Amino acid sequence: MAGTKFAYVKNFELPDPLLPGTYILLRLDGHGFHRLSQDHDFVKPNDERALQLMDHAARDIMHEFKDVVLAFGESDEYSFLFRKSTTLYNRREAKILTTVTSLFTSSYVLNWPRYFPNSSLKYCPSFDGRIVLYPSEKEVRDYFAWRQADTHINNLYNTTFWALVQQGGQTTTEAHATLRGTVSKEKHELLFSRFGVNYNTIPERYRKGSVLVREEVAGHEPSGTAESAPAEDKCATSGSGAEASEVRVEHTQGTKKSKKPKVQTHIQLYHCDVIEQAFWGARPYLLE
Ligand SMILES: Nc1nc2c(ncn2[C@@H]2O[C@H](COP(=O)(O)OP(=O)(O)OP(=O)(O)O)[C@@H](O)[C@H]2O)c(=O)[nH]1
Ligand SMILES: [Mg+2]
Repeated sequence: MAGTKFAYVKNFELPDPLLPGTYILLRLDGHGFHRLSQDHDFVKPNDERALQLMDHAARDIMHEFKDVVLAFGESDEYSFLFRKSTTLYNRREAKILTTVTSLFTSSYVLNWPRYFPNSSLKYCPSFDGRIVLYPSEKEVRDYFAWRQADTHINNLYNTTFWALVQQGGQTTTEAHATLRGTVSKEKHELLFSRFGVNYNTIPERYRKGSVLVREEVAGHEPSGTAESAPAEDKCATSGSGAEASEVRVEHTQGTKKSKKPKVQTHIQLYHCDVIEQAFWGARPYLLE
């Protein structure tokens, strides 16, 4: 092909390198999932199956792209952090964004029957994607804090809203009106006094989202399959217990040049705080 008179059109393809020495943050978001969730009868306000399916697709991304060190998911979105030094696809933006987005989408579709065995997909779901570059650790940490704070705010609102509708008999319009102008504390009180719900006992998955971490294994291999429940305090310790239906040990071989030792890693799922220092302090390698 190269020598034909048509080959000049290749020159119109412009390079799109992502700035070196910056953190690549890629976020995917379900397209039209308000409708998709209704058409497939997602439980309101949180559908455990749908959230687990998102986690599954995100885990597939981390298995395929070893430079993704951390991911955070809530609702119909997932964010992926690449290690700062990544040279994946020579840091070509479109190549990274489209490959990750399409792999996530195909995993979502492929694994749908596993989480929704009694409800087949009625049409093709899709995800939009964007890449944002962050210059320093501060912005990266603030990014994840922002998403987790968003999870909390949305979940508190949605939990109270649907309690008013499903248990309180209000219409959705009335529930919106009831909640208009209320602050967090008032929603907590409303939930407790009217519906006997202590917000803090709601599953952490809903309150804190999903945190997938590529943990470095310190000196030992994890024992096959880990099924222990996720715990907030455990999240403050790297490589400790997690909710993991599957643990695959992966080896990151140091190059001959760098003579770095082999590092064993595995991917663990938590529903824990990523705003406080404890999470990051236990895993300095995430931001190295
Ligand atoms: N019932 C239910 N709905 C969910 C769940 N997770 C996500 N959704 C729906 O997905 C929507 C996600 O929000 P958005 O991304 O703003 O809405 P969207 O329709 O996907 O819009 P675009 O992203 O702009 O295409 C929520 O508003 C819910 O309607 C869930 O667990 N249960
Ligand atoms: Mg969406």
